[in-house]
Amino acid sequence: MAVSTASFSRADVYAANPEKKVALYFVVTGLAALFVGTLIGILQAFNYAGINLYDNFPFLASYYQGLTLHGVLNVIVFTTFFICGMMFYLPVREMNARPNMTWIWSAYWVMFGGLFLAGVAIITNNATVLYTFYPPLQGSWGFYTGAALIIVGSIMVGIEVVRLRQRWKRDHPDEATPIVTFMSTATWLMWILATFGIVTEVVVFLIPWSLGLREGVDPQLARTLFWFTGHPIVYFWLLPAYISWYALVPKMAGGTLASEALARLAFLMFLLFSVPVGMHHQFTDPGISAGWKMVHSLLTMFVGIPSLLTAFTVASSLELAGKSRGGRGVFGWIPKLPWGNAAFAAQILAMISFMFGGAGGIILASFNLNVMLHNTAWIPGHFHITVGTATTLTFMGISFWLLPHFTRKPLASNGLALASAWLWFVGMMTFALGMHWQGLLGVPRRAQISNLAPSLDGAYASAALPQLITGVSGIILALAVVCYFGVIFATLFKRDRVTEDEAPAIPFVDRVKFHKDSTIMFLDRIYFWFGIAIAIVIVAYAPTLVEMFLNQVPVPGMRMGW
Ligand code: HAS
Ligand code: CU
Repeated sequence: MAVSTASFSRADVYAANPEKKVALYFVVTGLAALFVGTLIGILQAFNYAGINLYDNFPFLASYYQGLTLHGVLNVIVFTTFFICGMMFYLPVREMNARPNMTWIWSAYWVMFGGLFLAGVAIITNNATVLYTFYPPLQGSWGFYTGAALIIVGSIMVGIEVVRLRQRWKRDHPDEATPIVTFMSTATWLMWILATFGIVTEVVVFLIPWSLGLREGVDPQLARTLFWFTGHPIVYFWLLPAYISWYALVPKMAGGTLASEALARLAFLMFLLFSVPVGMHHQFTDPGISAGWKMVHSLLTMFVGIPSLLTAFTVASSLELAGKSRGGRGVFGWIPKLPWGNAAFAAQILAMISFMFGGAGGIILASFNLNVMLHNTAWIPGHFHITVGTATTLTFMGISFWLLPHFTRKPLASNGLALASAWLWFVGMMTFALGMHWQGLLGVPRRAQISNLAPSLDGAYASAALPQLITGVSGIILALAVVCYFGVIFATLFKRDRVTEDEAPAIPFVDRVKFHKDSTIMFLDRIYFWFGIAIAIVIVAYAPTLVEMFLNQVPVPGMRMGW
């Protein structure tokens, strides 16, 4: 369809839907963080190829400052800002609701202020504490305050979506919450519950400690509070991608969602089991009993189930779509899918890589396998094909239609967008191969192996081949970054816009109407399920946390100032 490009004023574009503008601000701020974070990531890949490029960047005081920037910008800033844009805008448009725009803009500026504070702290080398900021390593008060503001701003967005859904339910008592709104509400409630850990750690302990108001902090208690949030945050990153895989991608493929009931069940299971599993990051921590670690390991296996349900439902939705496009036989439907559409292809590639990333998660959740792999390069291998692809590659795919939808500026080049998706996929899968392999050979994570003391030379000689593979992935990912941000910047800086009708619409799957007595209405009683989730978390965490609170061993802080 030839589109007429004309120069509409910016005011025209956002007049009818002011929520577009604030969502655009969230998404673009997130992508700006991803841009800087991924560029520094390339240095990381070369480090794990044994090549030290850090010395060529004098503005980076150390490998660890670069790693802190890479981690914080990618997994805290990019994800949280993008999700606040997407998981606010989509439910609002599905409910045709009128949000409190003052509240939402306040949330944006609270988060932006937090980003500024934390960013200044890291860039001035006053918070080289990595994205997990484990004490006794200490950062400046600005870093902790900035991190807290980003979390608080996201909670503000979540509260607004929950409030709007509550109002929608009041106006439609006999109807099930529309699917995207249901999934978004379940995700926001899970996130609000999950943030209890990190907000307590930062506000009660780390900010006073960094201001000198507290002598010391108990590292074991701080780590446990961090991982209270630290695992569910991965579902805060993953579930928005699942919302797109369930409720948008099937429509992009020309089909619909194979089973809305299974999709709703999966999200309720995430609401129930995302939080009480964090101790699977602490299997080697001395201060936690083996019994509670086992409970968290079992609950982690539970939280793998909704992902397996997702694999089944998404694959069948895609198969139905592929067959409706003429695909035949067991696999004949796959080539029939719209692989030429960058927004679609990026998300399928994300799914395929997550099959491996998710399987790796199940391995890590196995207590005895974990102790062999913990703190090795295997871990970054795992999370670059989970948050690095399931989330990031999906969000890149979404941006290919969402930015043109917001701005009414057509995507600058579908071809380059498609190239960026494939390069990102191949790059990340290659990186994951190299890092999983290095991990199995005992190469540690978070180590500047490209700058080892001479006495350690040859320490990882057996890892020469996987190190080469990791270096090649760095080159492929650098090309992916150039292609992706080339398309994004070219699109955003375009002058002309198309009309509202010519801009991409939101590809919502067809809405299913349920009878008011159907089981779906029982699943829709989301506060009842939220209450059960809180109860499970109390059982899984209270005994350990109460004991840690009562027996704290505060340790003074130490700074990495070099
Ligand atoms: Fe993980 C460490 C366990 C999922 C991210 N994980 C991490 C860290 C990060 C991270 C960042 O048990 C490092 C933290 C740090 O710095 O220390 N993880 C799991 C488990 C899952 C899991 C059991 N992780 C994720 C997701 C992440 C993520 C999602 C980000 C988005 N993880 C661990 C453990 C550790 C850990 C331990 C600690 C390691 C240590 O010792 O430090 C599960 O949720 C995985 C379930 C998923 C599956 C796969 C289902 C497949 C799907 C795709 C299907 C696609 C289809 C398409 C069918 C079982 C849904 C087909 C269509 C075609 C056309 C082909
Ligand atoms: Cu985890």
